Amino acid sequence: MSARLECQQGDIANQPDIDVVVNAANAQLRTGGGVAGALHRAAGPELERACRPLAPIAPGQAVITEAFGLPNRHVIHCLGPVYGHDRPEAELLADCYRNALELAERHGLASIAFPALSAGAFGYPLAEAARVALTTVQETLPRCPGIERVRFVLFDAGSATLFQDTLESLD
Ligand code: AR6
Repeated sequence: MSARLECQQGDIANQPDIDVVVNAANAQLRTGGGVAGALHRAAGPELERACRPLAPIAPGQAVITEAFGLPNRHVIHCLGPVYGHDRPEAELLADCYRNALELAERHGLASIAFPALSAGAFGYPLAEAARVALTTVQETLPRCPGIERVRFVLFDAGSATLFQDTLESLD
């Protein structure tokens, strides 16, 4: 089965047709700005409570919780590298996508949505982040036969176009 890989503009906290959404987390798995703020706000305070025993996590790591008030079954929390600080940053960013996909596969989840991990507060240049994200997902999907759909959700139209163009350049 070939997994469908798509790039869309949107809000990661509003993906009701997706089994698991990925959080651009902090090490303590607390709420924050950007993606973490949007997901924790929509999920409610139970999400932080569920995260507490799983923290702290290291760059590249992924952990899974229930999704509470979100319209999804689960949330996978990934700590991306801080650009220019956590090295080797491309490998750590790739680890996030690989670990998240393998975790979703182990939990029998058929669809997963990612934001552009590390490309906000953590400062990863978007074009480089897109290349690492898309190549890693393409390389990992053959080992995840249960995953039928992978969606990248980008907050603004320019970022969505960049991801789509990068995806087409890899084909
Ligand atoms: N839906 C989709 N994408 C979004 C959304 C949203 N609702 N909000 C922001 N983005 P960031 P990071 C985009 O900063 O760089 C947090 O405060 C955003 O434009 O959320 O991994 C945590 O607590 C950018 O392109 O994640 C951590 O401390 C991308 O998502 C830290 O920031 C990622 O931006 C994590 O930083």
